[in-house]
Amino acid sequence: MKKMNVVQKILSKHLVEGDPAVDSEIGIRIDQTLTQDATGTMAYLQFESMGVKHVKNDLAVSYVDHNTVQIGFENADDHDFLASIAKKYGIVYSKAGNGICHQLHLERFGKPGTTLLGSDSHTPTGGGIGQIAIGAGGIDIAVAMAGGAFHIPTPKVRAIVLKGKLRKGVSAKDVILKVLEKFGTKGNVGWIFEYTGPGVATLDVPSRATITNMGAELGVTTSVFPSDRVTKQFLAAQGRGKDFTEIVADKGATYDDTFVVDLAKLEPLAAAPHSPGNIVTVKSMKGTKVNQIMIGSCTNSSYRDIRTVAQILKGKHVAEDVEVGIACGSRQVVNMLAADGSLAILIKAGCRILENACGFCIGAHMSPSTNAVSLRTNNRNFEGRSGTKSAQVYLVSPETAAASALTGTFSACAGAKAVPAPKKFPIDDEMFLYRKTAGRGVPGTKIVRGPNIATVPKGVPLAKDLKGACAIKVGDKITTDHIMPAGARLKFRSNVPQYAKFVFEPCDPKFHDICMANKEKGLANVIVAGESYGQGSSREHAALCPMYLGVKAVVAKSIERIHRANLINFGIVPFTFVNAKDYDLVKAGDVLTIDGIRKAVEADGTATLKVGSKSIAVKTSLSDREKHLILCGGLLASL
Ligand code: MIC
Ligand code: SF4
Repeated sequence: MKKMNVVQKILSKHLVEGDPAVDSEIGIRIDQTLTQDATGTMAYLQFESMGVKHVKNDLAVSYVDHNTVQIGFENADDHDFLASIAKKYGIVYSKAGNGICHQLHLERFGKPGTTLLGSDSHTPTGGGIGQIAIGAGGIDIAVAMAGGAFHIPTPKVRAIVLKGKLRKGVSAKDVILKVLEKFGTKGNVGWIFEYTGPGVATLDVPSRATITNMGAELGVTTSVFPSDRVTKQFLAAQGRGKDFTEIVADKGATYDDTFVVDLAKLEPLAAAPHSPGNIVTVKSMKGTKVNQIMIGSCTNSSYRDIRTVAQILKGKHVAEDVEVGIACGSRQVVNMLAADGSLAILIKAGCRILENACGFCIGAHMSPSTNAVSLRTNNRNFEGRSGTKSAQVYLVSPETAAASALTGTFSACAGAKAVPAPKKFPIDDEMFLYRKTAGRGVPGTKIVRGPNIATVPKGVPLAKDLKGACAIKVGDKITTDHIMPAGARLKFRSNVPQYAKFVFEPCDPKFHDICMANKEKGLANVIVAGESYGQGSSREHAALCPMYLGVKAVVAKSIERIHRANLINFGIVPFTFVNAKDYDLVKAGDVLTIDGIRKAVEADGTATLKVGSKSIAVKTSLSDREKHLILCGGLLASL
């Protein structure tokens, strides 16, 4: 029998379309889905328009964790809408205040050996318990809830072999920062990273989940750990022993590539501004003044993490000129910290205790002051994401964050007492509503639609020729935070015409007006970009809102996986330059044409972009399924 790695074991059981040996794209069955409120409203509006009676997959959970600030009616309207949709269609609804989707899903629902699709790029957190957990756009989640397959590029699997044991003061965050140092934030499209080797057994589930969570920053499809004795113990302690299945790679299983990390040799690391792949040692930053420390987010907000911080701060006070904010991952975590005295330690030490929500991570709370140095345990430090453009954000472990909070300068932690894996977690599922009607729903439930809930725009079929203008030209590593800013703009997620006013706000606030003016002249809008366009989040609004503004094509040096899929789902052609140097030949405002664009999509994807007298070769390589979506004007239009 063929020796299989963990990825092959799980995917082979879920394969519904394509053959990994020959096809470049495969379709898999999705067991579980999750949404969060910022992407969820669109996902459910799209699901509604599919006319399905109730969800068809094993479990669908709708979390509210991103937009919980509720300044004005918009967020609250979204919550009411989401709750009513969940009740009607058989979705479990996690109320605001229950916690962050990825932490909660790991605690209460994730199952080894299953597939999970989430409308959030950090869904791979589930890889920490041996789940193939993938982030995608909301409409893909809607399709999966309706029982449809999800398509991924046939993966190449890289073994990250862990050996040795972490030293004191070094933790999971340093492991993933090391992997990011090696592989960077671009060029990993299509890969799945599988953690293996003797060092795996030394990492508890929260540590594994930190690593798979932040694997999203590599741009991989997902990351996964085996499901072993450590997983078994975690699930039993969550009262979910029956959800355990052992899944470990067969002896002799092969991989497409291997990278070895000696845990014993790792030292505290930080991701310096403004990319999670910009790695420095904490030692090299020693003594640098710090103004703010933020601890939490879905990457490092487990009981293990916050308890560690409390142990470091015990009996001490944070430096007088730093502000420290802590957001726990879930109510379970807060309850445990309250019960063991950690919460009192943190309050006494001068920390501000925030809601169990995304908050600061997405610039929706505690933005730093002008030019501040902010040390954070979350996963992204893109310029401006904190809500303050001039802030210098460094990503660090909870250990480094706590040690630096005490000194007010960059400091490595000399060592904190290890937090043993709890034997029994306190279980309280009361803030998960509609569990009893999960899967069936309550037909006849009235959907609550406040004025912030707009309709979903539909695309139109791709025209024969493209006559347009370059509405913007951007550089390398443009993230979805650049394209569709969150923070103060997040509350317009359910209202595309309103949200579309802020497309590319950080790069060119006039983008919306330029697009509208071109549209009026009958010109299509085209975005020209450098390497790794669309890094970061899964937010489909970064494609949906441009579609609404008449964007028909993106021409980039390279495009990241989730964003590329979102562009296709909304009928925007994702072209790349055949010769990357031709990027220099186009500028913003240029009038351009792609004659026969429709034919090019139908055929092999090669086309000529004409700018004045210059002819530039561009290409798009699409599966038959993707071609169909683009020709129809996107997924919704194809139904
Ligand atoms: C993020 O961390 O960027 C987000 C906000 O969670 C996004 C989802 C969104 O934009 O709503 C993500 O990671 O997919
Ligand atoms: Fe929320 Fe931040 Fe995690 Fe995104 S990365 S899900 S904003 S905590």
